[in-house]
Amino acid sequence: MRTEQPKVIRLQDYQAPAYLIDETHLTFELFEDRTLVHAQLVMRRNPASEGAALPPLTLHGQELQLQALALDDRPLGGGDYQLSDESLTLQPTSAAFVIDSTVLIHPENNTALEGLYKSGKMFCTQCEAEGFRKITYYLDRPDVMSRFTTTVSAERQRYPVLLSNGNPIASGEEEDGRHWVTWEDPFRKPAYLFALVAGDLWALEDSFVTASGREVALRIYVEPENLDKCQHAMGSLKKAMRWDEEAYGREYDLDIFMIVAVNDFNMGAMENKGLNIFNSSAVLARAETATDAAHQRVEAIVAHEYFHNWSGNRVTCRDWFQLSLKEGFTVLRDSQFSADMNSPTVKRIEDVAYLRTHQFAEDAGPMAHSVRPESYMEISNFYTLTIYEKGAEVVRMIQTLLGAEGFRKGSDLYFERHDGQAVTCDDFVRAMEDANGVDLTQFKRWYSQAGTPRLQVSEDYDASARRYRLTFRQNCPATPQQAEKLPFVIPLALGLLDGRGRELPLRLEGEAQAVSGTRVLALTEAEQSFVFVDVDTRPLPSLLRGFSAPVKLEFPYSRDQLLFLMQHDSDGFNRWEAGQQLAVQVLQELIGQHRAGEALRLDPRLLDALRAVLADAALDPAMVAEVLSLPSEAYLTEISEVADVDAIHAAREFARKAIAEALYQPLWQRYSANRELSRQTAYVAEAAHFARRALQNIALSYLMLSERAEVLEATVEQFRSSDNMTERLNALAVLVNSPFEAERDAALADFAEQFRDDPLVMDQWFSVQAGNTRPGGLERVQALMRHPAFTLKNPNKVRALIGAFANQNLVNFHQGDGSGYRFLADQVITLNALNPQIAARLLAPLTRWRKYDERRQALLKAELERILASGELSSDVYEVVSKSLA
Ligand code: 0A1
Ligand code: ZN
Repeated sequence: MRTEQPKVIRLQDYQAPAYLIDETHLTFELFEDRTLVHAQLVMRRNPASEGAALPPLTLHGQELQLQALALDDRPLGGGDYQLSDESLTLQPTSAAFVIDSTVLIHPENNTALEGLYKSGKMFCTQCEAEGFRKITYYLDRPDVMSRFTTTVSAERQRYPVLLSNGNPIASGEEEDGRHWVTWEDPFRKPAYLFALVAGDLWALEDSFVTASGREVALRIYVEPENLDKCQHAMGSLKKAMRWDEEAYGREYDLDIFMIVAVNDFNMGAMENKGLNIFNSSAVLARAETATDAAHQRVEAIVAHEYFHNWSGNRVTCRDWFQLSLKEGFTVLRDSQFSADMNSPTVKRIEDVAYLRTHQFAEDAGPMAHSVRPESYMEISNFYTLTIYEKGAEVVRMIQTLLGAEGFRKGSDLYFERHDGQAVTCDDFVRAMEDANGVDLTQFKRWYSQAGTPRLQVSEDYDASARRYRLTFRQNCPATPQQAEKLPFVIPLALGLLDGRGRELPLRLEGEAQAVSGTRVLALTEAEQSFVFVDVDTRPLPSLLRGFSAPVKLEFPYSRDQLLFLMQHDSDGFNRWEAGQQLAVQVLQELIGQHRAGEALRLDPRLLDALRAVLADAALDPAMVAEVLSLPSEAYLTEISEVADVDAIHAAREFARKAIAEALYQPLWQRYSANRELSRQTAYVAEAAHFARRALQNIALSYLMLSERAEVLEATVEQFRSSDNMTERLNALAVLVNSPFEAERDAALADFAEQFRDDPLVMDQWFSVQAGNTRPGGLERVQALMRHPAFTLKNPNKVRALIGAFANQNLVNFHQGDGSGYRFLADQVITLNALNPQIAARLLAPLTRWRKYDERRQALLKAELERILASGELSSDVYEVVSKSLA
C-alpha cells in the first residue's frame, strides 16, 4: 500500500536496461506458513548501454524479506547494498557477474492475487505485468529476457503436482515427505511469463501433431472434481493449434503445453510460456453447468492464450506502453479464429456491440488513453478495452487496407524479423510497411491519439450528370492531455444500392473501370469528397460495411431507408446495423416522449421490421436473435449527451412489451419449434445449436412480458426439464424478471440447492439476481452478499454480484438517492486493501459521472472523493479516482 502519491511513468523516459540476465535459476521451498525463494542470476552489462564506469544495479523487489545476498559467491552485508520498499541497489565490480539471493515471502497471505499466492489448496502465480518482483529481486521488465530453470519443492501429500515453464528435467524425494521437480524452459523470456503451480491436481491428457510432425503432449490440470469439465477446452485448444498453423503459419514449439485452472484469478487467463494459468471460468465447461456463451468464451480464451505463444511470447513487448502490440494483435487473431469456428457475421456483431458500448464509453471518459499510452501510474489499470478491443480494431484496419494476403506477408515478416525480441508497435507497423511497400506514417495516429472519431457523411446526387458525391468530415473529441487531434486514416468499406436493392458498380471519377460490390475508400483528410460517376439512379449508400473502422458514423438515414437496408444490403453486418439504427431512432423518440410526460407511442415500422425477420426461415436463427435484441441500456446511455437512466429504462421496456404483444404469435411459434428441437437433441456446443438456442431464449424472454399463463408454464417446464445450463439459466432469468414471485423463489431455491457445490454455477445464480431490474435491487444484492457462497476474496464472485449490479442493472444502481453509488464505493474501499486490481476495475461506473444529470453527478463525485479520503490507497485505485476527479 502506498503512502505517497504514485510516480508517473512515461514512454518518453524509456531507457534500455543497463544490465541483462542471461540465466535465471530459481528454487522455491513451499511451506504452509512461508515460502523461501533462492534466485541465482547470471548477469552481464548490456552491450547496448556501454559507458565508461559500471553503473549501479537496481533490482525490483516488493514485499520481500531478504535473507541472504551474494555477489560472485561473496556474501554481501548491510553496507554493500541499499534496500527500499521497491528495490535493491548494489554496485557490480565487473561486467559479468552472478547474484545469489534468498528471500522469504508469504503467499498464504497474498489476497492481491499477484505474484505467488494460494488459490484454495494450491499455489499458483500471476506475474504479468509486474508481479515477479513480489517473488524475488529481479529486473522485472519485459525487455530483459532470460533462460529459466525452476526447482519447486513441497510436501508430496498436499502437492503431488509441481509445475513450471518448459520441460521437466529432474525430480526427487526429500526427507520429511517432501519432493521436488526441476523444470527448464529453453526459450528466453521476460519474467512476466514465469509461472509456477503446486497442488493436488488431475489432468486431462491428449496430444497434438504439429504441421511438421512433432508430437506435443497436452494437459489440462484441474482439481479432481472438475476433470469432467475439460473436454471442451481441450477440443478448443487443438482447433486453435491447427488454425494458427493454417491462418498464420505458426507452429507450437515445446514438447508439452499445459493449462491449469484456478478459482481465484484477477483476469481471464494468462499466457505463461508452456504453462497457461486460467481462471476456472475460462476453461471449465460442460452442457449441464455452462451456458453456450460460457462455452464460446472458453473457446475464445483458450485460443487467445495459445496464440500469445507467438504474438506475445516469441515476440514480446519492449515496455508496457507497447502492451497492445501483443494484446490488440492477439485479440484480432482470436476473433478471426472464433469467426471461422462459428458465424463470422454474428461474431462481428457481438464484437462491435461490445466495443461501441464499453470501449467508446472508456474513450469518452476520464481514463481515456491511446492504444499506445504516453504515461501511467499503475500498469495494471491499462489492461483496458482500448488496449485490447480497440487495439484489435487498429490491426484489423491494417488488414483491411493491405488486404488479407498483404497482411499475412506483413505478419510473416514481423514474426521472422523479431523472433526472440522485445519490440514496439512501431516495429509491428514497419514489418507491415516493408512487406507491402507502403507508408503507414499517418495511419499510426491510431496508436497515439485517444478518443473515438466522429465521421459525418453527406451526399449529393446530380441526376443529369449521373454523378453521386459523398463528402466525409472527421473530427475527434478532446481527451485528457490531448486537446487537438490530426485526421486519421479511416478505411471505409461501402457499397451503393439501387432502388431494387441491387449493388451498383462503383467507378470513381478518373478511374478507368468500375468495381462491383464492396470497395474500401481510405479517408485521410479532415474533409474529403469522393465522386462516383455513371450513376443512373439515386443510390442508397451502405457505409462502413463490416464496421471497417472504430468510428461514430453519422448519415441522415430515414427510417424507411433503414428498413430498406435491413432487407436488401448484401453485407450481413450492415443489415443488422440498419436494424439497430432504426431501433435507436425509435427508442430515442420514446425517451423524448417519456421525458416530456407524453404517452409513449411506438413507431409500427419497427414492429413490421421485426415481424419480417421473425418470418424469414432462411435467415440464420442467430441473426434473427441479434436483430431482435434491442440496443442495450448501456449503449443508449453511451450515445446520449446526458443519459436519463429512468427514461431509457422506461422506453426500452415499453418497446419490449409492445413487441411481445404485437409479435406474440410468431415469437411463440419460433420458441416452441426450437424448444421442441432442444428436447429431441442432445446438447452440442456448435454454432448451429448455439444459434437455435439463442433464438429460443430471446423469444422466451419477450413472451414472458405478456405475463400469460402458458408462458409461465413453458418457462417452468424448461427450467425443470432441460438438460443444459443455457436453457435452464435462461428460464431462471426469465422467472427472476417476471412478476411470478412464487415460481421465481422456488426456482432460485431449487437451483441453489442443486448447484451449491459448484462455484461457477453459483456465480451465474448471483448474476441473474444482480441483474433483476425490478425495484429493490440494492437490497437484494446486499442480502446476497451475506449468502455463504459469497466472498469478496474471490474476484469471480465480486464480478458476478457487485459488478453485474453496477454495470447491468442501471435503473437500480443509479437510484436517485445515490444509495447504489454509496454501496459501490464501500465495496471499493474494502477491496482496496484486499485486492487493488479488482477494486480499481470495480469503480469504473463511478468514473462515468459526466454522463448523468447534475444531481447524480454530485452524488457520484462525492463517492469518488470519499474513496480518495478513505485512507491509504493502492496506486491502482488512486490513479483511477484521481484522474476521474481531475
Ligand atoms: N495477458 C493476459 C491477461 C492478463 C493481464 C494481466 C493480468 O494481471 C494483471 C493477468 C492476465 C491475457 O491477455 O490473456
Ligand atoms: Zn492477451
